[in-house]
Amino acid sequence: MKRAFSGVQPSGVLHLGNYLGAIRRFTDFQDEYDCYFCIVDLHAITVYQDPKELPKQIDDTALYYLASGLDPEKVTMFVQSDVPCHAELSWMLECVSTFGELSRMTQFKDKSKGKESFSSGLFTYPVLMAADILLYDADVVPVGEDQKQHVELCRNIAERFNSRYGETFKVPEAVIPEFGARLKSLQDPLKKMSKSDPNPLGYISLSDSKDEIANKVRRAVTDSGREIVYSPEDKPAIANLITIYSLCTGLGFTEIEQRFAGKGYADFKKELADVVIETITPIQEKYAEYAGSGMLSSTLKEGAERANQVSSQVLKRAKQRMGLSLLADPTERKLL
Ligand code: AQP
Repeated sequence: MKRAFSGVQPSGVLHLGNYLGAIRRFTDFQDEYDCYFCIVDLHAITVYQDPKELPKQIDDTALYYLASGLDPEKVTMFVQSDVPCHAELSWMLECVSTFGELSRMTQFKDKSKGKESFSSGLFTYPVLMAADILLYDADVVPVGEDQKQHVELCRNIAERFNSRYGETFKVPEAVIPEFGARLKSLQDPLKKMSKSDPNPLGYISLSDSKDEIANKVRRAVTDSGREIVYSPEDKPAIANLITIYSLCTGLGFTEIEQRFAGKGYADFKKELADVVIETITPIQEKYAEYAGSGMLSSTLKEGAERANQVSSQVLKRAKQRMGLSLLADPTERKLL
């Protein structure tokens, strides 16, 4: 079986972009791939996280994985900081990546822009992501478009390591959907929908109530004119809303345009709110069931054990190739 790896940061409540652009698609892989889906808490701490809130955010992310249909019998679901190989390989890969290539990462530029100070972890974030992927010999990495550049960097690092030290890592490929790979903010269609957006009107969170969803959709910015047509260049705000409608209903853009021909933005937004609510409500119901079931900690513990077994073999291989000491064999480590 080929392998798939992906991760989500527990940096806040997940939004519709995380779900439609990534997590919902994870379920498409679980029958045909050996899947490793991680909750990347070490990535989340590249910006400050309140230590009292982070454990809840980690559990929440895992519960949304389950509520979205990921089956722990089929996929290995685990928390990154429970598997020490990630941080270790990350350091080794930092030593084969360059300051110049990390400086070119657009996510780093966006997140550090205008800040006087930011963590060095924010800068080396993509190297940790490369370690995450390479530790599982992943063939594919299902992600949204914002992560494409990071997967490209991961491929470059893997190829460089292989040519310098001998064949060690599988070189993975990003799998990015044709539509919905970058849902935009409801308040600024030129910015991506993001959970760290200070304006909550910009994103629909998976925990929003029906009223909150209806309100956010009603207040979403629109473009000039009144036609519901998919034209990302001329009408970026409406194109974003049509994309959301399409992903929630499965209808194509032309069908949506025909459905709303002669109608205005208010009618469209009302129906859009309904279809988003229909998409999110079943996830919220499943979330509540899983939260009450008490199965989360055993799922994450079993996941960490499996992840540890696989990743420690790959870490050992990489340490051998680099000539590092193997007195403390990573494959012999035990979890608490
Ligand atoms: N707006 C988006 N549209 C489609 N996909 C998206 N993803 C993120 N935003 C969108 C995809 O969701 C997965 C998990 O993302 P992440 O948790 O690693 O965080 P991120 O990419 O940095 O995005 P966020 O949610 O905006 O988090 P913050 O604000 O904390 O940075 C990834 O596959 C991502 O592509």
